[in-house]
Amino acid sequence: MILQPLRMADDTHDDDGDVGLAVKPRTRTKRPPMYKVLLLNDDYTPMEFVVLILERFFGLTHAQAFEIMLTVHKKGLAVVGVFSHEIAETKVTQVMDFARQHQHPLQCTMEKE
Ligand code: TYC
Repeated sequence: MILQPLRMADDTHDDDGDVGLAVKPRTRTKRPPMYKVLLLNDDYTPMEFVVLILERFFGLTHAQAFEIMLTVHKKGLAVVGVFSHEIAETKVTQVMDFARQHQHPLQCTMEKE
């Protein structure tokens, strides 16, 4: 004969013989990490080519693209946008492939925000 443990009258329990948790564990839902896509300056890539890239692959207006291109030219680099890992990787690949096709040394990288 197996003896069940005696329960206090206020135990929280269902019918499975154990005593349930009285508090709900908190579910931590972390947002996925985001990645900055950076454009780097160099001395050879034409300014208009950089503007074209920013319009084509980042959906910027001509004015926005020109402004970011000038920031890169003056400061050495700029953040072009912040994306999920997969989207950032795609942007970097598109920029690097396009620059290579046109034999420009333009560099584009990504970094965790
Ligand atoms: N510095 C380049 C020039 O004077 C222009 C340039 C801008 C190149 C931005 C790269 O990411 C870049 N032609």
